Amino acid sequence: MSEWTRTCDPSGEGGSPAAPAEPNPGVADFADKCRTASCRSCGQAGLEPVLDLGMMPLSDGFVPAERLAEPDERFALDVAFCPACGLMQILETVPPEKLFCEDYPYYSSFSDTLLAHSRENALELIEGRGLGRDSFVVEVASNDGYLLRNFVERGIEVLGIDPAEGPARAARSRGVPTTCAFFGKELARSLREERGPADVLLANNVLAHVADTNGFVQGIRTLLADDGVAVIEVPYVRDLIDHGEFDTIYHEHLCYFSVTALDHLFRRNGLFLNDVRRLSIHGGSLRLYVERVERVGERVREMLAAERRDGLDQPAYYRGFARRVETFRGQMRALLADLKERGARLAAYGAAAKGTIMLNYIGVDADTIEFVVDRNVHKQGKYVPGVRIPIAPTEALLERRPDYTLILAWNFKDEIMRQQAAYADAGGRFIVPIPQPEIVAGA
Ligand code: DWN
Repeated sequence: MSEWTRTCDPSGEGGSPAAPAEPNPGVADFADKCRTASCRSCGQAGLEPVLDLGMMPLSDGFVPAERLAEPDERFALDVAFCPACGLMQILETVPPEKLFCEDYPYYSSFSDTLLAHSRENALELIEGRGLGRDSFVVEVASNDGYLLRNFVERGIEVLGIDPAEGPARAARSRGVPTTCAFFGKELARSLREERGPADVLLANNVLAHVADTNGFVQGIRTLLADDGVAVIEVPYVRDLIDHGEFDTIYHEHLCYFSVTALDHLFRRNGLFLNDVRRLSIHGGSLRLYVERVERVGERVREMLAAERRDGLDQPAYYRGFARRVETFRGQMRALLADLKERGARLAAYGAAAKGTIMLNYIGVDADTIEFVVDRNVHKQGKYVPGVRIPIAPTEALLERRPDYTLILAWNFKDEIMRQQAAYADAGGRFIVPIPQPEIVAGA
């Protein structure tokens, strides 16, 4: 088996009859596909193969009961690296209308951890930049108003932009003015003409999601005031690789950023990454402070130097990842099969996008994981795409008492285990899969 490619082997390492992702064509096709592909950021042809996750369903494509007879649309999910600008990226671009459609199910406000994290960011910006009634704050991918509401509470003029009608409607009901649209150069131009420039432009977990990466960044520059700041959060590729967070690779995430790749991207489009923070949210993220003027701070220089030292700008850093992911798959299948053989009943917590990838990649279905629980009412009653495991309210853990619960939203494991203390007190146990499969008694 080549160092970067694996195909799903349904016979696998034991475990229940799998509902595996269908394997991609062979190694040569994948390597050829990478060599003929061009980088999303710099356009350079000739990418390095990193990981082939096979044919996967759309991670947020939760299936309503009435559509169970229909097959899931699947798309190749293969990851490559650009040696010219250092960007890790997927090769397939699924049309955004398919991903962020009217019934897009992701709502940020279902996580108290994320709400607290967002509030801290907003208050720091309000105080630090002296924002007030004459300021204008724009958020791209504003979802359900989870972040902008902190500015609205202080009488600051805001505008949310989000293409998903459901979350946009929820934001408006919270008093956050929201435009339901995809952000890009054109919208940035018309907004600047109509509303003036943004003093602060927020863009959390969206830069990695857009097909026209350069156009999106040009849109940020167009809308940003000359003395404004864009505050952008993205998952950090170093955390993904170092902690084996392969399940955060899905079709919504086209790019996986290092500081090196980000620096190239912003400079190419007339912006400057002047400050950066590492965050623990979402398994490890970066908060970027980007401006129209160049005044690069020490933290950026230090992270660029550390990435050069550790080789994040070289293909070798990414090469062993596929083998580690394949080893993880064997460990998880063996653990779940062993628990099942001993008569244990298993469930999961968090109908997360990453959960779809995790369950489809390790190849377990409802014969192994009876149900998944989630607080998000828009997901309850539906089924995880591909493996078709039913999604129930979180109360089901205490009502149905599975012996073990696999935490698919492992990035919120502490919040979830605190919340489910009664289930743990009643003898329930948690399985935390990332960075290594581990059975935990509770928070
Ligand atoms: O980039 C993205 C990240 C930021 O969020 C989006 N493209 C999609 C989404 O990815 P995800 O679905 O993996 O995100 P989460 O926030 O890790 O998903 C957590 C899931 O768990 C949600 O469905 C909400 C649910 N949850 C819950 O039921 N009870 C979460 C918490 C904290 C809880 O207490």
